[in-house]
Amino acid sequence: MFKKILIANRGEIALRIQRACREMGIKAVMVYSEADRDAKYVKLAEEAVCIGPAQSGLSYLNMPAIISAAEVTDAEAIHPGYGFLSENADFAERVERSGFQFIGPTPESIRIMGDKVSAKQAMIKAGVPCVPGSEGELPDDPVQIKRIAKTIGYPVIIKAAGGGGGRGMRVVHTEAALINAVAMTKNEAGAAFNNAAVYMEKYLQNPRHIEIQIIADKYKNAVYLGERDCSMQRRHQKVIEEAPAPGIPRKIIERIGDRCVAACKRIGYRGAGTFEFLYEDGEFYFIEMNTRVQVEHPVTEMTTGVDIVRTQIMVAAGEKLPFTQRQIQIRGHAIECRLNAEDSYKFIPSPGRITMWHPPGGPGIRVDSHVYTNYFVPPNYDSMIGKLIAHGDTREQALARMRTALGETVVEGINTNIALHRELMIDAKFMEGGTNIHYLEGWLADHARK
Ligand code: MV4
Repeated sequence: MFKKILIANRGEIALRIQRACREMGIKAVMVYSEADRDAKYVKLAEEAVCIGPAQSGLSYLNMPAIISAAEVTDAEAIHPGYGFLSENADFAERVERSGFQFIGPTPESIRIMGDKVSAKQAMIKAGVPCVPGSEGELPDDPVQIKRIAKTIGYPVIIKAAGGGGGRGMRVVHTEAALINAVAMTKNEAGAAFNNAAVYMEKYLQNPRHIEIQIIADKYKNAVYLGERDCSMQRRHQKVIEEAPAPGIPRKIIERIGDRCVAACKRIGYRGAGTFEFLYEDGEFYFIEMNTRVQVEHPVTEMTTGVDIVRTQIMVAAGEKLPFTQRQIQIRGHAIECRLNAEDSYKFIPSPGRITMWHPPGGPGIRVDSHVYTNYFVPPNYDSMIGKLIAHGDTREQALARMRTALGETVVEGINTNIALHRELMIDAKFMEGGTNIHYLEGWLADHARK
């Protein structure tokens, strides 16, 4: 096992990884920007290295600074967390070429999944169901483009191969709008991702966003850890996640989970990963794969009892997966509310000093947060200040515990979205379960009117 790991991230996930290291008897090296210098989790680490000014581009995205920090501290491995450099294949390659273990998949796997066209082709080959669409990149010939759209049937969606997470896509309803939409998407994709390739899919009008968590070792052992429902989102930012997904039969989950595991074995995937699907009318359609640990990993940890971050570190160190598929049982239900430093209804970011922080507790409550009374939320990064996770024997119990937890939570000095979460936890449609990806935006539009 590693003796020392460098954590190339900040905030709650940096603390989460540090906790896993401590539990495993591994020393943690934190890298931090000038804006995070005084954070408690930085002081708590065995060692800490400043890698640059507040701007991410000069610090958390600064590859040479991070790799030098690993060299001077003699760390053996680098955990990238989520966001920043976590899905950057060039970074993973530079980490490994500098003699460190990247805690994540191989650069090749990251590269395949980063290109959404090659990711989809790999999934089709492995027998994972995908949204009907163009076979690979769209050709230049307008006649052929129109023919493909006609075969798929309108509405269609044009997506950038280099995009993902909602960036670089356009819905097209008629043939009249098609060629211009393809040209515009190609233009934007070329500028944003340095890759003008686009592909086409049937546009699903009212899907849910269901994802399957997997973890694999270096010996082609792979296991899926159930699903998460991440449909409660606004502008491609998830707000609430839960596991299991309400109302989806276990048999259907098992079938798709087995396909994901087969795909991992086929491509020699290692580490944690997430297969993102759209789910509509009882069918799963693969859209993208994430090659990192995700913000919402705790709901899976609560329902399976598997420590995902610990397991990531174990498999990166070359250990075998410590469990088999048969040993994974789903227990109860878990819900996560992301706490953001922002206005509950206008979503205006609200950085600044937290003058009072009182986190909730009690049975089934988990709080993943790096903040505390007198913590200063820097304006330079994502507005998430932590996550509240409630676990219960049933969805109703998890919801009841979350309501109590939200009622106990005190955050003063900044605005937060706690009021929004409190309303959503008593919303009749959300309580029923199974709302789709458009539900929250519709709900917010209705609430703005009254
Ligand atoms: C789609 C879709 C409908 N049909 N693809 C948005 C994020 C990116 N990961 C894929 N996205 C979508 N792809 C087809 N063929 C609708 C979305 C989508 C969405 C997906 C998941 C979660 C939230 C979303 C919000 C708007 C659109």
